[in-house]
Amino acid sequence: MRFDILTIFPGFFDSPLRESLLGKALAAGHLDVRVVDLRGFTDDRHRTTDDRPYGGGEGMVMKPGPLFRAIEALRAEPPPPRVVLFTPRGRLLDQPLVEEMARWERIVLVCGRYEGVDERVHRHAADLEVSVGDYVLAGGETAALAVVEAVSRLLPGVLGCAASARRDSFSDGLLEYPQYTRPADFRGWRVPEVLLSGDHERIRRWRRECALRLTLERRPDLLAKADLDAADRAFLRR
Ligand code: 6GU
Repeated sequence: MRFDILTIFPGFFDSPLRESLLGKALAAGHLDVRVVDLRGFTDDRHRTTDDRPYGGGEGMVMKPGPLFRAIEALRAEPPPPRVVLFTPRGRLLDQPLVEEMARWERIVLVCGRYEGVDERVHRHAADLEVSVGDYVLAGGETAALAVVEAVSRLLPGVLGCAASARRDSFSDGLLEYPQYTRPADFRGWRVPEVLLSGDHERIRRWRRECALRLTLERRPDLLAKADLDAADRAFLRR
């Protein structure tokens, strides 16, 4: 899996790509992340990437020239990539989209700035527009990191335990059940007895019911799409 991140802030990605799970996965060669400086595709002495909006108004707009040249240069390298443009008007990122992206061999992530990217880039250079939520970021860089991290943890070898990627929150469309570790009594708050029982069937059922209850209370919108069996539906009807 290869990511090319196109940005005017290449330094933004230095620490995130060195630290933690992502850093280990890169060092181990499970994925390849290349950060590409958009300014390398400018054509003026000041390396200008934005300009004033036609029609007037606040803020600056990213010029089409550098973005088209950079994207064309990246498309010319094999294997052919999908080109994702980050924008608040894009398709909302969710786990099904992350799972689909994890099957793509190569992704170019284009970090736009919030004020805007020339519409011709949206229309004629990107394959897909993605948003990471209904709030406003200054630019697509944080969104790009979210995608790289969410996709990477699904790749073979990236997580210590492949099962934990499949089993966790959202893989079945439900919120995750509560987790506890030692001590069994922390400041008088005890770990639920069932988890100390050693009865794996009871534990499995308790966890499933917690996940169902949490999802019903906090994210009822997720239940419609969740992967539920007859026992789950019976529990929710109680
Ligand atoms: Cl992809 N970009 C910006 N600038 N803001 C966002 C976003 C993207 N997704 C949510 N908010």
